[in-house]
Amino acid sequence: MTRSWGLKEKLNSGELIRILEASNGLSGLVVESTIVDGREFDGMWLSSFCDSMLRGRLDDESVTFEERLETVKEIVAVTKKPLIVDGDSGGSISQFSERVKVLEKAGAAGIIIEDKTGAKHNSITCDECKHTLIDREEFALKLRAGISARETCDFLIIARIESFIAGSGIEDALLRADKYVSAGADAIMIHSKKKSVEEIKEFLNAFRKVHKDVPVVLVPTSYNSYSEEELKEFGANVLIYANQLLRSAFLAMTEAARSILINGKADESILNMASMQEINNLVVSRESMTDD
Ligand code: SPV
Ligand code: MG
Repeated sequence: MTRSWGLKEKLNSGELIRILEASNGLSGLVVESTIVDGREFDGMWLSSFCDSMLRGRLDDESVTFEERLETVKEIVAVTKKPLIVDGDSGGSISQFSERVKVLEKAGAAGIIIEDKTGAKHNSITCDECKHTLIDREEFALKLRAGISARETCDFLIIARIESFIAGSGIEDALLRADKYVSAGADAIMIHSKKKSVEEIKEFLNAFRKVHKDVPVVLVPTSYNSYSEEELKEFGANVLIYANQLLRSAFLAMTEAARSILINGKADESILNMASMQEINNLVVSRESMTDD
């Protein structure tokens, strides 16, 4: 539970928080050990997309909460940075309360739940899918239930607004934001699958007129050409790089598999792979830190 220590303070300090996907123990170690010119990630995101894809399954909530929890435990066991969990819809109101308790005990730093209902589809990959939004009052009740279930307010409960994904527009997004902030959400996340940041900017402009200090989380997967400075300038407090490690690994894996078949040996693909030693060294360095 001490893992989330500092994240809330940082959220309220105005500093930009940078979170990167970690989908298993090893990618958690990669997130933690990557430091460039003094810059590092503040925490990890366990993505439902990545957690599902890594199991060869769709991101449609068919990966159960119990399975998600296994991944949480796997990551928490070998890392120290705060882990924010993708809670999908959060389940029913009573399920959400229970999930908050279980995740907090398991050492997660927080959860993001999204205001969708019915058959779940990933927000970005399925253009033709119909995304149905849950009634905002009902979602606010779910948030309230989770908030009262947590043991400490260090465990972050973040409300994700899917109005743009569902095609419901900015008025709906702003009404939802107000409701979720009043329900006590620690932050809101506004999602968009547009290449341009315009709808996010428009939302942030309007939201900031009313809620100057409520932290806002963005996931710049589609609008990935905007710099962290620009997104901060628009009003973002937290950026989640939600899936870039898995997507990079997938491309490298596919290319290595093809190269082995094409060449009848693995030598040609060696330049694009880490050695076994490099991977082992990362795990050894983690283990030696634990021994200290
Ligand atoms: C995830 O990473 O699973 C998310 C973000 O929920 S998105 O894939 O963009 O819906
Ligand atoms: Mg997800």
